[in-house]
Amino acid sequence: MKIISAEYLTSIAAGGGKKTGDLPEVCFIGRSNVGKSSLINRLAMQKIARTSSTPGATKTINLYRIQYEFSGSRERVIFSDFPGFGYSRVSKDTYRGWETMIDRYIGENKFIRHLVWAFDIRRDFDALDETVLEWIGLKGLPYSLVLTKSDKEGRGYSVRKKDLLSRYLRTDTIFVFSAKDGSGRKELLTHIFNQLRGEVLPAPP
Ligand SMILES: Nc1nc2c(ncn2[C@@H]2O[C@H](COP(=O)(O)OP(=O)(O)O)[C@@H](O)[C@H]2O)c(=O)[nH]1
Ligand SMILES: [Mg+2]
Repeated sequence: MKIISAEYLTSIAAGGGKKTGDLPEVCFIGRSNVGKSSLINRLAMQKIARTSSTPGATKTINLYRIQYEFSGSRERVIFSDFPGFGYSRVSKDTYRGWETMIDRYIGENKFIRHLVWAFDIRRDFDALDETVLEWIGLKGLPYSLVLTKSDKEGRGYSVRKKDLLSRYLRTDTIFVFSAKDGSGRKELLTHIFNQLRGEVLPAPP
């Protein structure tokens, strides 16, 4: 498994929907500042996505084209970096704006194959996360929960947190990840690439 190239493709602003082309697409969603852009950069092994310590900096959907080698064949995929939700105190409104934009985008782009949901490993599920979970269920797309910033906690904590969320969400597709030290990168990429080849069945409900 190898990333051959990664490049910025385009940005889509609120209200704009359909992208061109027919490459499969993987969408990276999650709260603001959770580490979505850092996750994409680490997976791609390149600083293509802009990271920021200011929550809510990304207002557009940013698309990156990744060329990779997997199981002896060369493939291409789009990674899309979504605006974060729930960063301000008016999080309900923020979420609604986010939902409208994302809902429309996903509705209009038939090549979306997978959602990668970045979730800070130190956080617990709250009402907003429940809403996101419900929304993912309605979309019927396979998803992975990526527990970000695992370098900030010990290994024991990470294992327990993964276990807990795995039982709570009744899914196996949870990955402990760190953009800082690269842990979880190979595991997550392998899962995504297998999914794109149609070799991974969605987890049972
Ligand atoms: N220690 C640590 N910091 C991280 C990690 N991922 C992201 N960050 C930091 O968290 C902040 C937000 O990251 P960013 O990728 O811009 O988050 P986004 O808003 O979800 O795209 C930045 O200051 C990053 O350097 C990680 O795995 N470990
Ligand atoms: Mg970002």
